[in-house]
Parts: sequence; C-alpha cells; structure tokens
Amino acid sequence: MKESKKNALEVLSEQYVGLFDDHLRKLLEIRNGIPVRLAESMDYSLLAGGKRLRPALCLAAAERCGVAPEKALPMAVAIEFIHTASLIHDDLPCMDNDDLRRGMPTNHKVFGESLALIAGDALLIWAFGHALSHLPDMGIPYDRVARASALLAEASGPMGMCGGQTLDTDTASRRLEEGFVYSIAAAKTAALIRVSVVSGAILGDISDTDLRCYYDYGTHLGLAFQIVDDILDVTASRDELGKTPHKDEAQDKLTFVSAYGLERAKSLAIEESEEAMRALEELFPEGDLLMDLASFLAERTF
Ligand code: GRG
Repeated sequence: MKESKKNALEVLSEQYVGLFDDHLRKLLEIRNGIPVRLAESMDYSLLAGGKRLRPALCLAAAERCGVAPEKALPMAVAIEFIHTASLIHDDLPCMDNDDLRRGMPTNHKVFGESLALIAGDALLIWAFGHALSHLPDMGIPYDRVARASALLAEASGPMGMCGGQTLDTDTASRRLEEGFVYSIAAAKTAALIRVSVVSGAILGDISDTDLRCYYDYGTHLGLAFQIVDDILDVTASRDELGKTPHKDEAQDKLTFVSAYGLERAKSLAIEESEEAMRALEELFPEGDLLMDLASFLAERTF
C-alpha cells in the first residue's frame, strides 16, 4: 500500500520532537530536592502530550543557524516549561476555568488550585535557571545565552504573554478600536512562538539581517496560529482539540472569529502564513520545512 505523504508538522516532529521528549523525560527523572507532589504536578502537564511546536521551532532554527539540535535542547526545554506554565495558569478557575487540556483533566482538577499555581510558578523560574546553567555546558557562548534568555523573558512577561493575557481576560482593558484583537494575539501567542524561533537562531552565529527574517517569520506564524486557534474553537470537536470547544463565545471573548467572522478569519490566517513564508524566502530560495510548516498550520484542524 502506498504511504500517504507526511505533512510539515509530522516531518518537523519526526526530526525534533523525539529528541526533545527523550531529553525531557531524562531531565524529569532527576528530582533532587523537589517535593514529590510538586514534581508530579509539573510532570503531569509537561507529559500530557502537547504538540511541542515551540521547542521544535527552536531546535529547527538553531540547526539552520549552525547549532546542532542537541546543543539547543536547554533553550527548547525552557520554552516548553514556560508554555506549559502559561497553560496551567490559563486553565485556572480565576482565568479560563477549564477542566480539559491536552485531552486530560486540567492540572488544578487533579492537584488542586494551590499546587497548580505553584507548579506554573516553578516551571517559569526553572525555565530560566535551566537555560542559563545548561546552555553554557553545551558550549554556547555566554553572550548568546544571555541575549536569548533576555528575549525569552521579554516574550513571557508584561510586554509579552502576561500583557496579552491581560488584554484578553481583563474586560476593563478591552478597547473597541479596529485591530485590537491583533494586539491580544501578538502578545499572548505570537511573542512566545516568535522567540522560540529567534532564540534558537541566536544560539548560532547570525547576522542582524538574517535574524530579522526569523523574527518576521515567527511573528506571522504566531498570528496565524492564534487565528486558527480561534477558528478551531468554533469548528472543532472536543476530541480533536483535547480541550473544551465553544469556550470563547461562552466567555464573550474578543477573537478573530467574533471580530471578523469565520470566513474572513480563515483568509486572515492564510494571509499571515503567506507573510511568514515570504519572510524566509531570501534565506531559503529553494524553500524550507519551516515555510511548509507555515502553510500547513494555517489550515490545521487540531
Ligand atoms: C505563566 C508566562 C505566564 C503567563 C501568565 C496565563 C497567561 C499569563 C498566559 C496564557 C497565554 C495563552 C494560554 C495563550 C494561548 C496560546 C495557545 C494558542 C496555546 C495553545 O498552544 P498549542 O496548541 O498547545 O501549541 P499544545 O498543548 O499543543 O502545546
């Protein structure tokens, strides 16, 4: 029987996610000094089966900039720790109040709100400790480690994810102006996706001009990703999503679908993915998996 052609996300996963997951599992086996229940709570969400898009992007960008993926693993781990922390916090009753994530009960449903909050906090701090202490062990020069880590902090903090979550969840911060939904998505989602790409690239020897290409790619990929996330909330099933569908409307969220309608949102996702591909054209005139990925993610169904 003829094997069907793999999509770009499957190819990316094949190249990087196995490596990442093996490394993560070994890392989580060392639990020196971590209280058992805190380790269990962190492990539960980390190993719940996410797509690993962000760490894979980091490893792929690093490899394209001359750094073996194995050497960039501590950066990829830091990024997945922060992403997972943000999901644990996002699901809490005081935020989105969700009971399903990655196809499993949310962290606070299993471990309670207090431990879920601490597990998120712990992952955030551990992320930076891990990158700062282990990237130099891999032979990455300190100045690159510091630059990549500073950018990761920027993408996660008040100008990045925390700021985006404020615009998304604090109704008093909501503004009626055209394009406000882009401000939410840029900070809440695109900042971390962009820094996943940019931090990987920075670990290598890269010019500012080339870095700009990765920066623009990450921004547009991140926007496309959030637009599709909003679309899937209204079109996909609980099984496909691994989380509760139709939450955005129930919570009166400002999304690309509520702002522009479903059909327009679909075209906006394609426009952003085309911008992402264009950003890499000069670096990869013959094309590249990262460009195929942008095209695939704009039309993903999970
Ligand atoms: C703890 C840094 C930190 C921030 C606190 C809670 C919060 C502020 C921010 C949450 C931001 C958030 C949930 C953005 C949504 C991004 C998004 C589309 C997540 C889904 O990503 P996938 O589909 O998930 O890649 P998997 O499970 O596959 O990893």
